[in-house]
Amino acid sequence: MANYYAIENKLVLKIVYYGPALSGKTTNLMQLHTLLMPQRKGELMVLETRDDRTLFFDMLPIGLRSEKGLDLRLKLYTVPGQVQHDSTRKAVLSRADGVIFIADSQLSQQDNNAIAFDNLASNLQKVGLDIENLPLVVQFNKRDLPSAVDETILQTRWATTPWAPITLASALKGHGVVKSFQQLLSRLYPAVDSEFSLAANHAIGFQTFVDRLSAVNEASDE
Ligand SMILES: Nc1nc2c(ncn2[C@@H]2O[C@H](COP(=O)(O)OP(=O)(O)OP(=O)(O)O)[C@@H](O)[C@H]2O)c(=O)[nH]1
Ligand SMILES: [Mg+2]
Repeated sequence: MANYYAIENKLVLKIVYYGPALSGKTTNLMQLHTLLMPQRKGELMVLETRDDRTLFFDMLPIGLRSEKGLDLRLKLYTVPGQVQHDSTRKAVLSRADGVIFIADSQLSQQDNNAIAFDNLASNLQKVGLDIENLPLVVQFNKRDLPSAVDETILQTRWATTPWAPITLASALKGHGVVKSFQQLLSRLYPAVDSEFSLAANHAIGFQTFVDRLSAVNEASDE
């Protein structure tokens, strides 16, 4: 549920990185912060951590200004994955415009992925969002680990949920982080365009939206 501020001609969108504890949500945001062009991104806020576990949330702002003057801002949040922080997860999820679910590829973590995905579905319902209509991408992270579940098994398992396409990543190495974000942007664009006429009123076409928001720093390309 994007917020438009007419006086400033500013549109703010919220993207939430959701998933089980230690799946790599904070690492995704830190890598995006490193990889994206400096002029596209603001400062990364990493709030309240203990032993590297998120206690509240992290936030990375990314933006672009269109030639017609629209100030388009994306705010990327992570939730705390630990089970006990459910009320914080629900609060962060409220009014989200898109979700990137970070699953842990390790075989031992498949039950935790399923529990966290159920928790996402239940919290989306509580904050009044429909999981099948919300721009959503499922990233299987930690592909670098030997115990990662085989890709064909994952593809088969997720084939029944075409509204949640999967991507593969190793956030620790910076692989697949920008691709997952672009995949989400490509699902977010039609929703925002239909509500705010990005192309017609603000001259922001699909390619501009994806390319300019996810322009990668050449020195640190994936
Ligand atoms: N091997 C490997 N480790 C990873 C990867 N991504 C993250 N990690 C490690 O996993 C641990 C947890 O990563 P975080 O990004 O803090 O996880 P989180 O999802 O934010 O965890 P919570 O804040 O507790 O929900 C850290 O030690 C990371 O370095 C990856 O792709 N491969
Ligand atoms: Mg975290």
